Amino acid sequence: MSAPPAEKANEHELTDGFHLVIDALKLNGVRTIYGVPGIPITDFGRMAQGAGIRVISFRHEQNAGNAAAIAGYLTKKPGVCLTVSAPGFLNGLTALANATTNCFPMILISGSSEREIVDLQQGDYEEMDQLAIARPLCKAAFRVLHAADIGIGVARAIRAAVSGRPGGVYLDLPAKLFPQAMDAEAGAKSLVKVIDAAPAQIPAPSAIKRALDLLKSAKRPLIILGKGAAYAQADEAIRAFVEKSGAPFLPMSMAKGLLPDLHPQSAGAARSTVLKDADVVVMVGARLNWLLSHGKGKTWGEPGSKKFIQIDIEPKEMDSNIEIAAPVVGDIGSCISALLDGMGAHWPAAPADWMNAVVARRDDNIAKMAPRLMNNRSPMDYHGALGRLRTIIKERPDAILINEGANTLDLARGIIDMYKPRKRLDVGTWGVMGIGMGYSIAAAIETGKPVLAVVGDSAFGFSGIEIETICRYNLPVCVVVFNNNGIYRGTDVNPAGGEDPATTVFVKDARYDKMMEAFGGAGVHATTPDELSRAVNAAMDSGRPTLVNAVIDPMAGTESGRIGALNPQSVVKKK
Ligand code: OXT
Ligand code: ADP
Ligand code: MG
Repeated sequence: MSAPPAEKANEHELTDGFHLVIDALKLNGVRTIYGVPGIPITDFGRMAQGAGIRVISFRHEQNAGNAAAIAGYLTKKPGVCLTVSAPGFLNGLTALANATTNCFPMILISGSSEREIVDLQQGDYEEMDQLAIARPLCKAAFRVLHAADIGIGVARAIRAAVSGRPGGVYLDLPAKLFPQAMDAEAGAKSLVKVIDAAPAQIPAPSAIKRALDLLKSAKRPLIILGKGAAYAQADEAIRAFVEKSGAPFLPMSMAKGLLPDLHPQSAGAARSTVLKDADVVVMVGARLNWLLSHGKGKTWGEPGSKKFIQIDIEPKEMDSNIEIAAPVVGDIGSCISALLDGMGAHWPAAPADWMNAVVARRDDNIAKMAPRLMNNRSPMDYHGALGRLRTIIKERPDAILINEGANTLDLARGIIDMYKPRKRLDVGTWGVMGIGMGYSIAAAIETGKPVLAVVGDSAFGFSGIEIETICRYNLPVCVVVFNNNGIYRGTDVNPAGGEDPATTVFVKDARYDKMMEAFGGAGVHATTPDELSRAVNAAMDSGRPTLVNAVIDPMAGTESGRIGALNPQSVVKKK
């Protein structure tokens, strides 16, 4: 038997809540915690660090929460975020809700105030009924009151986060729990090592047969890959399925690279054509939500012109927006393997005339875009700047691309080809700004790969202070701020003509690169695509924290990028 840890021996064979939470996390393979210290979890963070867990300390909980969420997505293990009570908890809650919306496994652990005082609303320090507030915003929420229940509490949180459809879990740890003592041996026995946290969910053979019968009947099949497919880490099987089907595939934004964007069957640059003209659509880990026009309307051609096969681990997802002719419920790895088995050795490839039509449309779109990507204008437009970044990712396919903004997001999604799975991380299902620096930090830490964050100047502002965190941990992150002086464009004026600036513009010609220099990183001001390219290559070569202030023509963007149609229009005519 190994000797007990020194501090426990000193405590006369006692352990306590601090140590039990740490031991429970370590027992279950948690190697990193993302958080912000303060009452009542400061000592917990110190002890966790002392016990060998990497504790990454942020400047704001939302960014720590986003880091934990994307760590969960990248690793298929719940990312852990640690916050203080009430305000810290609320700051982390947006990230927890966003993780749940995006199906990322994450656990938000928050210290909380005294239950007795909170429940009688007697005004405790940072008083808040956190469990009740978290519950509707996440997949599950638990509170642990007794040290002996910590093992079970952590196990429940882990299972809830990763099993079935992944999501966010809230774990409430009141201040009083941490110093609660118990016998060390009984404490060790109370811990639970979670076995098979996300069990395979095997699809029914009848569902597989129904799906394959439908797919075989297709004249114009299409496969849509979503971020659930990327999350599943069934990369080889998915590639084999797509290739055997011979069908064009369309990646949702975070599924780009699951199969390379330059794959012969890629239909990323023929999006409208394939959505409108396909007759059988196979959805793999993607939902028919707003990003896919809910499976109906003019995007999808004639009403009733197509049938859907949907592969998803969540049975309730089926028929959520339109009828699913062939639901396949199970985990993507098991479902795709079963489909591949069922296809056998002689599966007929999709009709060649369909693939040829898709390729013609795709190549036409790509050819039209090509000359715009080569321009060396100053100030830069989005195409000139992104054309260079596209080359950089082509030459560095292992780098992780983080992307947020409106025009900066939409144009980068189309222009920058991805070559490997889970290398593109962006605003996801909610289109949320502020994921940039949290995702960058976790991506660097979890993968050890270089990170290129391409962010609008507005988007950057939501989490920009975390460049200090990037410098403090010396992470290989290159942030490129697309600085067009504002939200969408930098040219709006106050309609009342007053002194206040328009609501969508910022300080003109701001130098975000100076912020990075303030923290000891490299700051570069880039006014041409050539300068941008040189700066980013140097940053990626050196691995030094870098921020490139990329000057973008303030006129170049459009309102809300590609989703301007979602803005409601006033019915009152302007005088
Ligand atoms: O087939 P067709 O002909 O249709 O062509 C398509 C493709 O086939 C083709 N294509 C290609 N052509 C050639 N070559 C290649 N390689 C290629 N690839 C594709 O191109 C077209 C378009 O393809 P795409 O993009 O795939 O298709 P489409 O139709 O656009 O797809 C539809 C969608 C819905 C799937 C897609 O548009 C999408 O994924 N959109 C996501 C949009 C999104 O989430 N946007 C973010 C939110 S916007 C707004 O809310 C913002 N806010 C408010 C705010 C938010 N969000 N959050 C919080 C917490 N607070 C406030 C704010 C504040 S954005 C924003 C800041 C913006 O300012 P910034 O300064 O940050 O950024 P700038 O705008 O740059 O200033
Ligand atoms: P996208 O935004 O890329 O279209 P969504 O987030 O809308 O993707 O959809 C992801 C889907 O993937 C969710 O419905 C989720 O239930 C599903 N999913 C996540 N992981 C798995 C898995 N391992 N097996 C099957 N389905 C999964
Ligand atoms: Mg902008």
